[in-house]
Amino acid sequence: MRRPAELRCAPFSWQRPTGDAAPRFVSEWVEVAGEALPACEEQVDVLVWGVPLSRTSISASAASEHPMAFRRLWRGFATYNIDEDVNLAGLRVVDVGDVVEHVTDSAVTHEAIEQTACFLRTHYPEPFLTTIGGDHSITACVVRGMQKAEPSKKIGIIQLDTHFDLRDPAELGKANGTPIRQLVEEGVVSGQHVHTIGLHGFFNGEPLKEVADRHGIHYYTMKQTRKRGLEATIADALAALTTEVDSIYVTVDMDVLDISHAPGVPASTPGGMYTDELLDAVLQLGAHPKVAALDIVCLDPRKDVHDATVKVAVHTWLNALVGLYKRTSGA
Ligand SMILES: [Mn+2]
Repeated sequence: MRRPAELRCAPFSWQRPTGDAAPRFVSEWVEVAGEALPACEEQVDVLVWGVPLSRTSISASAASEHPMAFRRLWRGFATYNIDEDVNLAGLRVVDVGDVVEHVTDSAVTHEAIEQTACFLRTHYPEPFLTTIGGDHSITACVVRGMQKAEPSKKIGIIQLDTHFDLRDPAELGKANGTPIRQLVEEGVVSGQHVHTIGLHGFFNGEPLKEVADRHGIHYYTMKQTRKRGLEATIADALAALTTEVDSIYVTVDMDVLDISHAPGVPASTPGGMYTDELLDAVLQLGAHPKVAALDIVCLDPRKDVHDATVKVAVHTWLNALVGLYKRTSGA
């Protein structure tokens, strides 16, 4: 399969083992697609692609450098997870590259993201689609592209975020504070099929709660979540969506994390989710049969300290894949 012009090869790849040697590290395990993408009929379990856009972030951000930083840390992770006794090497993962970013025109980049998401979902409907951002504006484009590829299918969203992301596109344009509002107001996703987990503190204006209520968006504050239990809260969201939608899109805004856990996130705040909670959450989500896609956004590696936050992002992605492994292996 030829790659579309909007999707270039990953700018960098690790050395993979030769012959029959089994991969030991994530860096040896992920296949990096060259000019040719996998044939549609090939068995692929997971696609990963980078969306290096952060000009649309409200806070100054170099999240555009995250896909690259994310790949660089693969060397530090084994494919084996001792907590779950799972070796991810049994899954086939292909890195299909990065969306081409326009230097100045974010609308052109947004269009390229949407078209590429549509291309990937059209030609590879089965693999778990994982998107490495970039800022949160990209989520609206990816979901739109997926919806275009499979127009008869209803998509639901589970969003882990400190913010509603319901700010007004009329005010901010297609920025990282508006993706959920865009999707709901365009009718791409019904408000009732959005579940936002992790809101807290003083970081959402009152009018945004009114927008959420008007659209029937489900939301759970961090306090409510801890009181009920994160696992039970996610189980509730999954149970509500599973009867109402065909597939579930999980979006992880790394600003959901407490500021002490995420130095590399421009908009992180006190009172947020802890790393181990996020890792458990994505494992649970990845194991659900309707969860079809995941993105990780709003992480600025230039603000990071000792790669702490990028390591959390890689760990988040891998934990979702452990969930996927358990789903496909019936473990
Ligand atoms: Mn967000």
